[in-house]
Amino acid sequence: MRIVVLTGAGISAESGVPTFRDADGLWEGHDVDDVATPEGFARDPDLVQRFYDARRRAVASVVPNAAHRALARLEGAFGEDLLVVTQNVDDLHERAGTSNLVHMHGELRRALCAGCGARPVWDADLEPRPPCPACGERMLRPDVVWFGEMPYELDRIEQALAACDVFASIGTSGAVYPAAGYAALAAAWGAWTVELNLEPSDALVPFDDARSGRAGELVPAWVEELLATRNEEESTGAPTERD
Ligand code: BV8
Repeated sequence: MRIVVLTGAGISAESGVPTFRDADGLWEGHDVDDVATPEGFARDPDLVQRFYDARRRAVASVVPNAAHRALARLEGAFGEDLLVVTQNVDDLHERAGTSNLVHMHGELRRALCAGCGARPVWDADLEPRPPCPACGERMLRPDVVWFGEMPYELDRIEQALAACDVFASIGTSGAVYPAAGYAALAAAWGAWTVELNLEPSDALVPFDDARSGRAGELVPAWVEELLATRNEEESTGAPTERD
């Protein structure tokens, strides 16, 4: 069984990381257009650097929750047959033990050099305009995909969606494309789709299984179901019908 899991801000909410939507699109009091677009960065680079410097510092002080840990357990059993695609820029999946992971909107803990394109791991503030470790230019920005910019690893994601048997959408409002179209794409390719979210998102195509609640409860329960099914298959040798 091949699985693709898409996660959004809701999976990190229980670690204390503010979501995009619950703040009504106002992050830490800033308008999204001012802090998550190239135009906003061009208008006031120091404001944007301070916004991401504050978020980078904040993420360093939180820890993964039961939902992140459950997905790491799932990777322990399914290995390469599980791909986690996250819209989140925090490193909580990695810290919980997930390694088969795509950060399609980039990462707070990386910088991107507008001069040479290097993407160094980065934990310090960027507002002081430090030199790029690769080229020495002082043109480092957060390695985060802003609105209007190309997300990372889209081909790899779309290939995984075409091949997966199960697609799970966890903690995302389905407000941002192309991620918001992935459930419909997976379904069109024949996958069984499930949503684990605080409230039903306004999905383009209904999920086969939509469960409402907190990720910290829903995700471990769902993972235990998958692991039980896999154990059953392994013990009897016959693939069980998907419920
Ligand atoms: C692109 C940056 C071309 C880093 C982010 C019209 C005009 C202009 C553009 C567009 C347009 N229509 C579509 C677009 C494209 C645009 C877009 O989608 N705009 C939207 C606003 C309409 N998309 C882009 O620009 C993308 N690039 O399209 O390039 C292209 C197109 C196709 C193919 C190739 C290229 C780039 C998008 C990336 C933007 N950058 N982040 C940063 O985070 O600072 S996206 C930003 O929004 C966040 O990363 C976050 O991930 C995302 C919001 O989504 P969610 O993660 O879902 O978070 P949200 O708060 O919305 O929802 C949380 C959910 O969790 C809720 O449902 C809530 O109920 C639930 N929840 C809360 N608590 C819990 C919980 N669930 C469970 N348990 C809990 N405890």
